[in-house]
Amino acid sequence: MESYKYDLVITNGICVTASDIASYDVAVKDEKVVLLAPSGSLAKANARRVIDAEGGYVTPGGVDCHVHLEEPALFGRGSSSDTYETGTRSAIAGGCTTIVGFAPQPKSEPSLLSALAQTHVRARGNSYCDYGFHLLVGNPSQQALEELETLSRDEGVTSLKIYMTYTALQLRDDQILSVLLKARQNKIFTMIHAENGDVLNWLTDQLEAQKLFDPKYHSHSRPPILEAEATNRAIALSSLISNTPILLVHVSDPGATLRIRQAQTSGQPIYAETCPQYLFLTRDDLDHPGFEGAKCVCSPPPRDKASQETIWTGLRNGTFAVLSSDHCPFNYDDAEKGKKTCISDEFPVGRFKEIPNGIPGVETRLPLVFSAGRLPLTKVVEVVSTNPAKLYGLYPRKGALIPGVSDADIVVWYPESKKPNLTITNSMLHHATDYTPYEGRKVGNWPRYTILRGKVVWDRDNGGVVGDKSYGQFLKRGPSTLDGLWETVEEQGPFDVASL
Ligand code: DUC
Ligand code: ZN
Ligand code: ZN
Repeated sequence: MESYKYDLVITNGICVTASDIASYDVAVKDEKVVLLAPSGSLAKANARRVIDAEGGYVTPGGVDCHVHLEEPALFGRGSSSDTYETGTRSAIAGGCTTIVGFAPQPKSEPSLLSALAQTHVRARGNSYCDYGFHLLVGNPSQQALEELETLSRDEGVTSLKIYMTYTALQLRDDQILSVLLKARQNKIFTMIHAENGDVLNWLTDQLEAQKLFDPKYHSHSRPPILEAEATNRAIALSSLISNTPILLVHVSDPGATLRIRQAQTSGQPIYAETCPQYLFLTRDDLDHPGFEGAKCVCSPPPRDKASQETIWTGLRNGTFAVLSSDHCPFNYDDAEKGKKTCISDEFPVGRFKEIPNGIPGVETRLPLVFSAGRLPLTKVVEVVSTNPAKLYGLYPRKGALIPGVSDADIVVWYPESKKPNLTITNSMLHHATDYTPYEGRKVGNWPRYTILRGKVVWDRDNGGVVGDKSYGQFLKRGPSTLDGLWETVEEQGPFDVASL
């Protein structure tokens, strides 16, 4: 068998990382980036395969740390239209090489380890991209809290998500404090869904009493103040537990953004995530004829144009460390498991409070933000790849192109001369969901090749998805390394209630 110096060379690309834009060639061997060399110098290298990027951008693979697949009906009714297989297939077609999904623990389940084991079964052998899990903690039982040590030390699960809303998941403030304390002791990073569930349930009852059931009232039931209040409370609870690091997920509201920014400015370890739906959709998208608005029902709901601007600014100025998809797909035209489960003779245009909450987006995240031209490309790479890897304990294996260290997870984009100028349609996507909320939207570029650990898994012009579902690996993650956040926690010492 012929032996090659390199498995793969990408030549004539403009490499964009979180810190630089520069032309160089990239060589790959044994699944790793092994060499960065002057542009064009490796064009004739002894390599099994050479990809000529023809002057297109070359970036680290996307890292999407907020992806829901095959979870039970915890966000109202319905169940996920994507499996690990179809969700990760969609991911690679959109330039995403790593996802972190959720291992959901329903309230009826006292153990987190058991929730994790069940999720492993669903994902193993069924993933086109590499993957990890966050625990989704629905029941912070004594047993669950004690298991956090094993999860972080042995299982490579170093983050969890908790909810301030949803009957099936909502935690009381005292439960949130217990989770934060144990998470702090075990270097587990806590993600918080900040919406005040009691208030939104009350508002929902008020709307229903007035017979206001259409999808658009989802947004009336969850006004911005309810996100801002819960965000403020989450920050207060974190500060009570000696400033335990938290991340506010899927932030949509300027009020919440301002509160986060203030906390960051005062030195608190408060991190935030936003998502494409808060940059590209508005509440008007919930107000389409008939039941169509249900396609954009997610929580928090998309806001207004001015809010979109605030969110773009927050990405630019670093308030938001990460841009995730919150891919949480339900079929639209499906009365058994999808959005239409809430339609009945009594509610012919549905009942907003029973519409499954969530939208698909793992495939469109990178193309939308890359093409928008609203952020420097280095910032795009930072928020879609490098920071997620740092925040969730995957860096520098993921989210970077560091020779000898980083996995060869790479996206090659089309060069100017070959830009596809696409209009997004659901038929071109690779999820198993029957719609995209971005139907008809124009994007100026798309991943031409997606490479995962040195292997081309997406070749848009020659076969499309060319990877396979047995290639994705489970990633055991370490503690977060963003901003040295756990060093700061250690310097502060353990939580001491007597010091309050
Ligand atoms: N929160 C999520 O993070 N995803 C879908 C539903 C929700 O409320
Ligand atoms: Zn959420
Ligand atoms: Zn989510």
